[in-house]
Amino acid sequence: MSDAETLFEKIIAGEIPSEKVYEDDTTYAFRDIRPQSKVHVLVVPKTRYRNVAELAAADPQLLSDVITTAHKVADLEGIRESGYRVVFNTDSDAGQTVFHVHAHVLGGEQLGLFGR
Ligand code: DGP
Repeated sequence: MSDAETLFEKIIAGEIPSEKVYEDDTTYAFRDIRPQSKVHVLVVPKTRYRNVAELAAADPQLLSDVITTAHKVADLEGIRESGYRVVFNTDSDAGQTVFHVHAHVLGGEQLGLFGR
């Protein structure tokens, strides 16, 4: 992992504004600036890991916190019953652009089978 701060550290610190959906001691959830569905929220751990594989290896409890927050977001957004998708883009072929692991929570409408 490079030491360079990513955009998401600045968002967590409040140095870049974001539309917060949920926050607790270990995770932060906010609306994606380029929504790909009616509901599109990003969930990040407050501690930075490059991607979900690094997070899973280093801190499984924190990965569990991220997933739990993703499902809380679904409740808060009223999409728990209708269904939603949780996606971790991982490195370049998946189109990961911010190298601070984040779960995309997508829903609020019928989603295509794959893609964003
Ligand atoms: P990924 O491609 O999986 O690395 O997703 C990064 C997401 O981050 C992408 O869907 C757009 C979103 N994003 C990029 N810059 C900002 C920003 O400044 N604010 C917010 N809220 N989202 C951002």
